Amino acid sequence: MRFDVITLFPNLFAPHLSEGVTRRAFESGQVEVRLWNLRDHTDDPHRRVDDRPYGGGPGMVLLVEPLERALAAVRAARGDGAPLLHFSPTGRRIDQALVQEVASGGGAILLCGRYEGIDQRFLDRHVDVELSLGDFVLSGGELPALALLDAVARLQDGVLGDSRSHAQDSFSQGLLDCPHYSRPEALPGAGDAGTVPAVLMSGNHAQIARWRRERSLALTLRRRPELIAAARAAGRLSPTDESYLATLEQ
Ligand code: 9D3
Repeated sequence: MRFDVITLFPNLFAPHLSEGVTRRAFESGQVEVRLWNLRDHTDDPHRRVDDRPYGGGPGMVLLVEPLERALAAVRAARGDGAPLLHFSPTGRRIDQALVQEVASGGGAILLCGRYEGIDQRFLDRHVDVELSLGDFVLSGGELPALALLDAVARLQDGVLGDSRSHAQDSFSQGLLDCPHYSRPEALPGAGDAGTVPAVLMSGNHAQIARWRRERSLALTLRRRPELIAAARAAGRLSPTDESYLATLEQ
């Protein structure tokens, strides 16, 4: 799978492609990432890639000309019809369903905006999907692009040591994850709040699974009630889940 990233800040990417569990996916080319500096694709003697917006107002707008030259170079190098994804605060929020869709394809061209945005005519002519990381303001699309690349890379075969980790992902199940504990069993002087829940020490796997499911359900209901509604609508809540939720809702 191949991703071509058009950006003014290609140097932001390298450290994220050479560390952590996703490193092997990137270094082996299982997830190939090629970086294209927009500034290398301008005809302008001053290598300008932006200018002031018609109609006035703050900030600068990325120009159609260098964007179209960069995109043509990427398309020629790829030789396929890969979708062009543009990261923008007005895009559709990235979620795990989108990540899975991207991970199951042959890759994409990722366009990272900077400044106030991109000339609308380029977007209208070339962009397939606009994606946002969420409702907060960043200074550009590079971190959202890296977030998508990371989320796609960790879904590749062999990236997570234990293949069960996928199936148990928070969100792949549609619920928030339960709490986790490891050594020591008790934090000195911290009382009950510093002690691992007894059920996890019991060795009773059915009871442990039930406890984890209940913690997920309770946390999701409190923090993300819309995810409970979605899980219910999708038939992902068992009668046992519903009985437990009923004990919380009063
Ligand atoms: C007042 C208008 N601003 C929109 C909130 C203009 C603006 C601010 C910041 C336009 C672009 C940007 C840079 N942000 C991104 O390119 C971006 C982004 C983000 O800021 N938040 C969440 N997801 C994304 S994806 C790309």
